[in-house]
Amino acid sequence: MLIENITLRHIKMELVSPFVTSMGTEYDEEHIIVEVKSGGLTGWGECVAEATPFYSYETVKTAWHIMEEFLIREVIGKNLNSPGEAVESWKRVRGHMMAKAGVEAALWDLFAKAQNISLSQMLGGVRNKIDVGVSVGIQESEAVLVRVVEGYLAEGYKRIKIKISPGYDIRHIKALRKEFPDIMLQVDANSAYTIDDAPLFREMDEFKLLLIEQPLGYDDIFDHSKLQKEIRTPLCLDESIHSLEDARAAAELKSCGIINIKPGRVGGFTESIKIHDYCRDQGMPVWHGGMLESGIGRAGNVALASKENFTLPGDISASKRYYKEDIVYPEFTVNPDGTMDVPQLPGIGVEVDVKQLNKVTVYQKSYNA
Ligand code: OSB
Ligand code: MG
Repeated sequence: MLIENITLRHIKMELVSPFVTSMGTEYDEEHIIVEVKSGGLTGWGECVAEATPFYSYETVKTAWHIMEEFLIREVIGKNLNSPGEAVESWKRVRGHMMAKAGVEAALWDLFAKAQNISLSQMLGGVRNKIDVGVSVGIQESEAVLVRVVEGYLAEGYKRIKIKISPGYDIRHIKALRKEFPDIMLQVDANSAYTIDDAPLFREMDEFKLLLIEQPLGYDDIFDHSKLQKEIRTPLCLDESIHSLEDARAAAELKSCGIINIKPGRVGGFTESIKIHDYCRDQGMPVWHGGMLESGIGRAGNVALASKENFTLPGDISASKRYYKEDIVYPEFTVNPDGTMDVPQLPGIGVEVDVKQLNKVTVYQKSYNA
């Protein structure tokens, strides 16, 4: 397909409630929407780099720079046979996975639409409904946490993940377990601890947690393998996994029992599929993480999570859990049984609400061959 035109939009969307984690508090989410045009078709993607370099070193500004100067130049005016060909052309660019994933996602949508198949089908999805969970930020007290979780359970969510940080961990897990002894519960530390905290994680073994996500350094694989040997609960890596090679290192070192896949963190769907397939062959479950995406990124997440080895519920929640108004229609909803429907229409399977998109756009720029 001849890549005729690409438009980048810096968007800023206000969250329905502040999202508090060990990394800080987010009030709104800034991402980049990528629009690719070819032969009358339009592909959409979302780059999940945030305004701040607190989760990843990438930011909206670094991603824009990399896309504009290095990624778009490789594909604009070119005749591509697949999204993978674009990924291959970006090989010289080290890192900057989120920038790559944003452009790649728009290409996947474009190619799926050209073949008149859903993105799920193109990615090799095997389900038309996926199990979903919700990621709950740090709350002001245990009582508030219990109430917030109760609300999400009532909406149908199949599993709850709570953010933890030093001083906001054991007590809060205990309070939740007392109230909800049998729910699927997991925790995410976003690298707030060190290996010296091993005794604290040993204490967590008694709470039947599904997993403990990224307790140690954001690029660490080694100390996680030491911690995993000391506890029974499976560790799950998020921040540390940027490629198939990282996944292989983590599996061989037994640094975790489970991997969280976010296409943005690993450079896109092409790499996500490699990690998914490798983990499947190792007998290691994966689940789909989230970056507070708008409906555009969410659609891609839902499609990817329809693959067979995504056996644990993802951080893929309804549009309204994040934003008052989404930029796609129909917006994403959770079914009473805790599942979400996988769009079946061509490409991402939802329409972009351009009027709403314009409302949240801070700055935009188009690139032609
Ligand atoms: O660590 O999984 C994380 C959001 C932004 C950055 C990092 C993370 C998260 C979440 C939210 O946990 C998941 C979601 O999109 O629902
Ligand atoms: Mg995480």
